[in-house]
Amino acid sequence: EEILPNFLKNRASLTPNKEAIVFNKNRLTFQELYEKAYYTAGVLAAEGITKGDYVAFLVKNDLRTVITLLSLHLLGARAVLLNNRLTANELLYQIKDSNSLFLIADDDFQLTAEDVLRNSSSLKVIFKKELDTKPFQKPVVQETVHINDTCTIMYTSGTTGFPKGVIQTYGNHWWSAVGNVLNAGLTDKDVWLCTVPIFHISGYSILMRSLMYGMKVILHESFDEKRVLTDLVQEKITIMSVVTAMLQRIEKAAMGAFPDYFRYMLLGGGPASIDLISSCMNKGIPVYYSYGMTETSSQIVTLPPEDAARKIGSAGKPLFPAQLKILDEKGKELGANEAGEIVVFGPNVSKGYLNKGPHSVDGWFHTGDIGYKDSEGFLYVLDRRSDLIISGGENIYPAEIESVLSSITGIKEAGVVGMDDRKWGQVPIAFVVCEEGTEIPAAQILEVCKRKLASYKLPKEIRFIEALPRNASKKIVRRTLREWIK
Ligand code: S0N
Ligand code: AMP
Ligand code: MG
Ligand code: MG
Ligand code: MG
Repeated sequence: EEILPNFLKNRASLTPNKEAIVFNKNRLTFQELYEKAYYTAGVLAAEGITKGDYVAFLVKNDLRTVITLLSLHLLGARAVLLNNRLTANELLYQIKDSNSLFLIADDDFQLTAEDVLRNSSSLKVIFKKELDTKPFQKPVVQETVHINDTCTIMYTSGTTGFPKGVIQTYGNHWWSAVGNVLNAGLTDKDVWLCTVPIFHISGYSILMRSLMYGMKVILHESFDEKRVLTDLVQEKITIMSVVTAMLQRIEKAAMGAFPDYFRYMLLGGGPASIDLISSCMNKGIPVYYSYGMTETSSQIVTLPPEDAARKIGSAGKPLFPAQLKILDEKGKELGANEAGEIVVFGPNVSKGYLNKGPHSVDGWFHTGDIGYKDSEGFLYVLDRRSDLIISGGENIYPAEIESVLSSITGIKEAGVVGMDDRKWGQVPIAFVVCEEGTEIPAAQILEVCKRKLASYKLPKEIRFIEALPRNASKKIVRRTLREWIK
């Protein structure tokens, strides 16, 4: 009753000859995908990976990555998906926190991987390209999975600046895919374009939907709006997942109307402006605007195009399997049009973070985001969880940058806030207070940041001030900092 068949193996037995995935010139059917994943499972088994192991991935989007991730389903091992934009020191934290014994890495990240390895003696690194030539041993295939088995771990930062590993189970992925299809439907012609990173749930969830729906995925190594428009026609794409920064670039590049067969853009990962959604509507680009997060294993609230004009700005209603409520500070449920914390529930919602126990006693997840429901139950998201800055769909927590800044000799304290940016949505700006009588050039500060932080987290500007604005309990008043940059 709580057992599901192995997603890939089951799909390969249901529709073996259907095309599963296309990457550059390579096309694989579900049967071929299964066979390759089976082979890779055997290679990884020979390397010593067994059921329950945590295996970290530092990879880009390609066929090998998909095959290797799915081989872990066959072995019952868990993938720890690392953001490949992070620095060695950020990656090391997540590798250690998850107790990953293996790191599967792309050649592109060889230097970073070697850097990680130098500081982690028990870690075994396997470069992806070696997977074809290493020895094979018959793997023990997990024919079934329990819905509560951990499938993937994805890290998300917190207010403390220390990332937490979100546990996503097979059941979470299953129900997330079911929720999507009950909302948006499915046709036998559906083809989903994946240009979002597979290490984010925006990308990984496309792979899960493909297995469950028997649907073809067109995979791109990275986002390029010209290639998107070419493949839209050449591969008859019907659905695509985008963040705001991508949709802006597509909207700008799109000449005529989109082809009739194109069903929708699944827009998520952060706020989108009403302007963008209406220009898409005018250009005949249908958009499903959504609200979701790593902890909900992708979208949990979605606004379909039929309501888009009438409810513009709203993220929509919860998907069928999910529920949503708005709570005040004391935990009392609020009524229509009253703003409070967005709290969600459902079988797609992660039960907790790695090594941290459940996030709540009753399973309701407190997102930290602020919003309200209108009288018809449509959600409007007003403000993001505590101080979170979202730049081009990547999350930046001020605390992470602040702790790097204040670790620099000569810097007394630092405060970071997001500034509106046309390209990225928001970018981080740093306010720095130096020790009495000390002056540090901004370039020197940035050098330190570059060594420790992913490039999208680097402050776009450093402003030197006398003291940080603090309230009575000595907390930084970020509101004041935000006012200073206006
Ligand atoms: C926006 C993207 C595509 C930009 O990347 P691009 O253009 O390929 O840049 P690069 O060539 O890699 O780098 C060039 C320079 O730009 C800097 N840079 C890159 N990205 C960013 C950024 N985000 N912010 C700031 N700067 C950036 C590089 O550093 C480089 O600069 P220099 O040369 O100085 O080093 C890319 O960022 C991207 O892919 N973003 C999307 C990430 C994403 O998918 N986020 C979503 C995460 N959330 C979730 O998964 C949960 C919600 C969800 O599930 C969902 C979300 C979206 C859609 C659907 C769903 C769903 O529900 O299924
Ligand atoms: P992540 O798990 O990295 O995708 O981050 C999820 C966070 O992105 C949420 O907690 C929100 O703060 C923000 N977010 C997602 N969707 C929306 C939306 N439609 N409007 C505003 N913020 C959003
Ligand atoms: Mg690029
Ligand atoms: Mg995000
Ligand atoms: Mg210091």
